[in-house]
Amino acid sequence: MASARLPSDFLWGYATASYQIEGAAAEDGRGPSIWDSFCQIPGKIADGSSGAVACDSYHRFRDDVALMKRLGAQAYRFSVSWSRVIPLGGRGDPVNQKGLQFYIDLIDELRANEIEPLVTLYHWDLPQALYDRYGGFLNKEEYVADFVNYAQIMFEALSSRVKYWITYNEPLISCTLGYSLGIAAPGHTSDRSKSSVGDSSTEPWIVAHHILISHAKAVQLYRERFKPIHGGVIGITLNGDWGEPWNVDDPEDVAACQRKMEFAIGLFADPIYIGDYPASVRLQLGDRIPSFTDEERNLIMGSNDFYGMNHYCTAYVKHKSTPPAAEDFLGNFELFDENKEGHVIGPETECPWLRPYAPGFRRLLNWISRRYDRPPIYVTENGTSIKGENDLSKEEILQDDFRAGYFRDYLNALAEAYTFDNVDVRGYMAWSLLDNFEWDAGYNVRFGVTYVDYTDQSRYPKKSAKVVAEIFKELTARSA
Ligand code: GCO
Repeated sequence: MASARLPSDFLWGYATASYQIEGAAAEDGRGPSIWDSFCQIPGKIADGSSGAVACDSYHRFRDDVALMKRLGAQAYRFSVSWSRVIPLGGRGDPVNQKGLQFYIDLIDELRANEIEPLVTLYHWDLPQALYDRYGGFLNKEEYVADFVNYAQIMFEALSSRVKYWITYNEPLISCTLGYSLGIAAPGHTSDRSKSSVGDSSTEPWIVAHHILISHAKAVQLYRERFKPIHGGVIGITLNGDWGEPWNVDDPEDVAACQRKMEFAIGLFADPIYIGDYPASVRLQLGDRIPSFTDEERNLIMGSNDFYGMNHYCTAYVKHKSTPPAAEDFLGNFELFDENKEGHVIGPETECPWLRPYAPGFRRLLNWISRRYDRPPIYVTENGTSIKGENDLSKEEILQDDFRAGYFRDYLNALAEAYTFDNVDVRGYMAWSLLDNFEWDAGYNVRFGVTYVDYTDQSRYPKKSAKVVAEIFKELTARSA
């Protein structure tokens, strides 16, 4: 059998996000985001930290681009801090030229080093002012108009330099962790925290609905005004972990796996590719999830030039026979590390939810490709933490064989999906270039191929950085 390969023009590189690496939170006119505020709430961040300094990439971006160049990366996916560009976020609020200039300089530096920029407009850091004014995503008219205004400012400033645009990163997290469970900003919770505002049985789904509309409106604007002049593609990035049935012989567990994908991925991708929410989602949520007007449906349908895929791990899925509670956003199933036979899906990492299982990556690529009629796919994040990594010495951390092995397995699975399954995958961005601020886990969890010494911000590539470059060299050479 021929060996698995990737096309010679395959685009690979690294991903980061503004709040996780930039720091300089109060510099050059940046306004606060919901993450700046969330980090101040006692108990929300495991080590009590914040992204105020993070990796200081705002000041060190030229070094970080040089680092990527040395690592052989061809592409860099980063996100824009909305409140750096529009400190108060809204239409009519002043634009901060210094903030905008930072992204122009970053992109020029990337281009000078022949690294392709992929720009994410929203990676979780909503301007705090928009949450204060009208609850952020909850207000359809205000929010959609403000997001489109922000997108327009970014398109105007960067479209001649940027060919890959991502509207949102993992909107599901904003809905569920941000507007229900309260473990991500803005921590807008109700039932479960017993201390706050809102209705978690409806609000996550209202948020999802409004995000979809704003995504589609920004895409429409890009296609009408910027794409004809500059070319370029635009899409949304969705997270989805794979599910294997807890008991393969139980049709209910098999069906629960399907429901899990539909909840995580279909919630956004079905309206975009098929024209409505999945039937399973409608069945469970009823009228707790809004309906689309015909105009909205037509706007959203077809609003992806490519599918942005974030993927990390697999879990066993078991059907839950008790009806889900109103605030149960996952659907009626439970997740396990071990199946009925006691087989463990994959080794432990530093994140309880993250169990590596590379075949799950290949299967999910196939699932997306089949369900959505073979869209071009860019893997916009994939990577792993390592159990206990943060407790090791620097020398030990640099020998990250576990992470190197993870990338080897996952990249082979990716190449198999391309070579043998006819999946149209065109790019891959490893998470992450640097160890960084891992949201509610703070700096305890490291996801980088580069070790960051936070005492002096020095960077040291780990073994995995070398391995990733080697694997891509091998896989793409087979196509030459
Ligand atoms: C996400 C975010 C990243 C995380 C990464 C590791 O996908 O959750 O996009 O910002 O840091 O996933 O948890």
